[in-house]
Amino acid sequence: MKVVSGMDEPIHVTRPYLPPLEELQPYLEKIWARRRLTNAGPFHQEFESALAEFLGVEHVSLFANGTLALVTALQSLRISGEVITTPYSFVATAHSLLWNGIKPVFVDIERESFNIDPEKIEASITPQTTAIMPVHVYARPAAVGRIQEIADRYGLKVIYDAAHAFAVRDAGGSVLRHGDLSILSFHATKVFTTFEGGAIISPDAKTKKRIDYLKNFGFADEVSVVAPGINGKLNELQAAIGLAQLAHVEEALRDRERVDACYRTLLANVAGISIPPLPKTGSHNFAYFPILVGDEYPRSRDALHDKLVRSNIFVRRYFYPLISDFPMYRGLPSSCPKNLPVASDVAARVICLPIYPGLEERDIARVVDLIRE
Ligand code: T4K
Repeated sequence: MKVVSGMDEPIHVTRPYLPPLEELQPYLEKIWARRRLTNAGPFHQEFESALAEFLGVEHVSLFANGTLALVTALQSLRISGEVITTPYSFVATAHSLLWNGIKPVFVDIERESFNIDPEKIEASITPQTTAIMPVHVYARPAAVGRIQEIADRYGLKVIYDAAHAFAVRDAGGSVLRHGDLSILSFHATKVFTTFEGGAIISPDAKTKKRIDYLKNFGFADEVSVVAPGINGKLNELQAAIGLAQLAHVEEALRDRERVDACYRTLLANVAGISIPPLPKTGSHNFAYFPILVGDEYPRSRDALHDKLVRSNIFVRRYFYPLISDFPMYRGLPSSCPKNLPVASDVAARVICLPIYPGLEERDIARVVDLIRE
């Protein structure tokens, strides 16, 4: 879209938080001295342990990105046939199924949480169903208890796409402990970034070991290849960035909370704009700030989106279009919009506003003024 020039500075939906450059220097010196660049080097190992401790989980396998982590998670559990998932996510969620020759079966979402509606899962289970792949959308925990109950009853695996849910906790601890596996993304647009990166959280050492083989071509040792693995490794430079970043992540999350609170105050009582409340328990990471544009708002969602973009505010319509509307999914029976009324409606109303550490109050006010105008 054409941007009007001579305007205020652009504001993007997100902006990566980076550690001070000088804090990276000692890491770079060590990498240069050791000449160990990848393949589970010392920073990789250190970062895996530090991350496990920070997240409050036991077994972390680092990956080059979240998509490879998803693809490998499915491989590691030998998932096949059909997998029940949500259409309201980034396209990588469903792509990871296609990359494994698995048929995605889309189930509608809950309006309040944006997550897969557990009450609609059972109706989509067939003899081919082997797993459920929910997403903790915008870092809001999916209905983990109810999903596990269904999985247990039907003998299904559960793999959480927790790409958004870094550092999120529920009443019992890290949200990443649920299901058979959870995957994270450390992409540039995430609350915690290694530029590109990702991880799988495993429940036990045996599962982690298998995943570690799979991300290194399937090598179990120098002369044994135990599975057709992929190259999914995170390198030493990324691990170093991760280690340096970890020292600042709490502070970055606190600053996101400030931005979230500021929007909530300034956007309260704007007719037609609804702000989904935060989860009542646990701790959130303020990764996204979704608003829903209702019928009472004087403009359509797209008109508001275009107005903001024309004003140099690059909001995003995550997650529009629904995954089920993309050409490679459109023909599936579960992609029919009649099967997905809530997801279709939410995708037509959502706008994610800019949120990132350091977003200044005057910039937040600029966004809000345009919405209120
Ligand atoms: N599952 C879920 C639920 C996910 O959300 C994602 C990724 C994945 C799986 C897969 O994980 P990865 O394989 O990516 O690790 C972005 C990201 O590329 C994608 O990682 C993310 N989800 C998705 C929600 O958003 P785009 O197409 O919106 O990115 P882009 O390049 O338009 O960036 C958005 C804004 O961020 C830009 O306007 C400016 C800012 N930005 C972006 C980059 C790349 C920066 O300031 N610096 C940067 O380096 O997809």
